Amino acid sequence: MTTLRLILGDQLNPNHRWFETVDPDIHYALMEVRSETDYVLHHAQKIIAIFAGMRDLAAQLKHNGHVVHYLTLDEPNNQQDFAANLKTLVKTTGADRLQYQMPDEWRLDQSLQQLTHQIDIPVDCVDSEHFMTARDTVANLFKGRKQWRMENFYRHVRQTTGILMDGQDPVGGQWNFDAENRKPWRGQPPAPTDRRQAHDHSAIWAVIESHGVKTFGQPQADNFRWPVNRNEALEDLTHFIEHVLPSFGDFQDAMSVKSWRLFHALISFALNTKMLSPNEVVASAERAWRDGQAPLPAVEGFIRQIMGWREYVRGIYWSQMPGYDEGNALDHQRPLPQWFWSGQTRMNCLAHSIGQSLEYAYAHHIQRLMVIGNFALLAGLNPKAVHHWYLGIYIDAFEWVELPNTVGMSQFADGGLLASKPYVSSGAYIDRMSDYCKGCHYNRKERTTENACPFNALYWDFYLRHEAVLSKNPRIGMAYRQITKMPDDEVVSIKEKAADILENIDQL
Ligand code: FAD
Ligand code: DLZ
Ligand code: SF4
Repeated sequence: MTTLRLILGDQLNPNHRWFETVDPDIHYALMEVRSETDYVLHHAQKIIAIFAGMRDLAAQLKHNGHVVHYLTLDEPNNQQDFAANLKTLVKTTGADRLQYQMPDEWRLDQSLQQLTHQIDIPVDCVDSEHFMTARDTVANLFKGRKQWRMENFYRHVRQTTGILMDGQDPVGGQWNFDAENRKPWRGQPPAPTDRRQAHDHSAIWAVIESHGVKTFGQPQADNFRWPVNRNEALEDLTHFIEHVLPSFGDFQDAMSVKSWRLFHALISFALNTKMLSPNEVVASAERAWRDGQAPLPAVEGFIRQIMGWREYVRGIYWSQMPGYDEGNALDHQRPLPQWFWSGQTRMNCLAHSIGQSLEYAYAHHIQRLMVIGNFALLAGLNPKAVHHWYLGIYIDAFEWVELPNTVGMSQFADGGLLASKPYVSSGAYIDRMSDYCKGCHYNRKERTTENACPFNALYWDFYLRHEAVLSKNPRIGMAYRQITKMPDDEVVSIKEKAADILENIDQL
């Protein structure tokens, strides 16, 4: 009896139950395939990091005595597709059972389920043993309810797990410390240095390039430092918890030209590829607070991102697929401006946020939401094109987490299922939370003059354009009250300025 087990590129957890016993009749398969490199235009570092992580896990498993079949991209027998390669491997290994871990993406979930009809041996799916909640926890919790809100889900998970709880009550007497987590950063405390291990992946990159895989972004920005295995990921996590977490809360929403990561954890790639488990990350943050090493607002804010948002968006994804990627509630059709691919714009906030994304395959949450996503929504960029851009560019981008964040939270394209109102702002918010505006070609205080910050006219024009849909939303009342007070000629100037900006969007 031989069993063939498939391991996907985001299933790099060496502690999975599968690997507890070594058995010569169990064969593991990992494969670098064009169907995965090419489903969207990827940042070079994302493909390199996944291949490096897969190769590392394969080497660990072999070292521990497991039988491993690893197909590199340039292997002559590689048919560049999971199903085709699996059919061949079933024959060559003589496998009489095929197993895979539950995939996180709807597309792969479907195609692996279909294997049952294509392969003449039993195929079964096992748990990936990663998430804190089930695919359908969110849908079950909100069944029959009009409003789905992350905060209610988050409280439910805290109550059921006992994390950050004092009996039935939240520790510190409060569920959420967000109000204390909104400070701009003026240089103190100093931003942490990047202590992550550097890697030379030129050999992997050479294979990707010679195979003609199309990519964008820099392949090896100032030393490639994404972790390739669990040990490295654990070192990064420990460093974050000990040295960075205490300031995470205060500066969670801050942005600066002086630091591309500020006090963020840089663990999303390790989490999403399952090198780290959310349980252990949450437990280590809670321990830091209980040991007096980090303040509660920082720890609660951090845990909420992982146990709240991360689990919640996964539940939204599984409740809305297929079709969630088709959402376009505001009927936005504009293509992406050219500078989304180069970072070359005179808008300093966007030049920095996109520039660092091209350099490191990373931007932190507020850059993704309140700079890039904010501009995309105000400018009416097509949500599917925006979704593909986000899915390609970020090191941590896998559809189950990227799609709800982009289409739901950032672009309001699901009509308000995920976000109760659109996340938009004028230049004033960006100025308050960053130092971007000081070095900018545009003037953040101006609205309609030649050099006015484009966010300002676009912000009011967005509300004017979508008045029929948005003015009914009670959470946006304030904006419409301000519009009613605007003189008519100001409204006309805003519309003209916004039209001019959009007409010349590639030259901003
Ligand atoms: P930190 O800020 O240090 O947060 C710690 C962890 O919390 C993260 O590693 C992540 O696992 C989790 N987390 C934080 N915010 C979210 C969130 N909104 N949704 C889910 N998990 C969250 N995150 C991804 O992992 N993959 C994506 O493809 C992705 N796409 C995004 C697209 C848009 C438009 C937006 C607005 C956000 C997106 N996020 C995505 C969420 C968030 O920006 C990243 O998780 C975070 O920037 C990762 O960096 P970090 O590890 O330094 O996070
Ligand atoms: C993202 C990605 C890429 C670029 N390449 C591969 C690959 O060659 N082989 C593989 O097994 N996985 C890859 N992945 C990750 C998969 O796309 C991932 O498993 C799905 O996105 C499911 O979340
Ligand atoms: Fe961005 Fe406007 Fe500030 Fe320039 S002035 S950095 S465009 S918000």
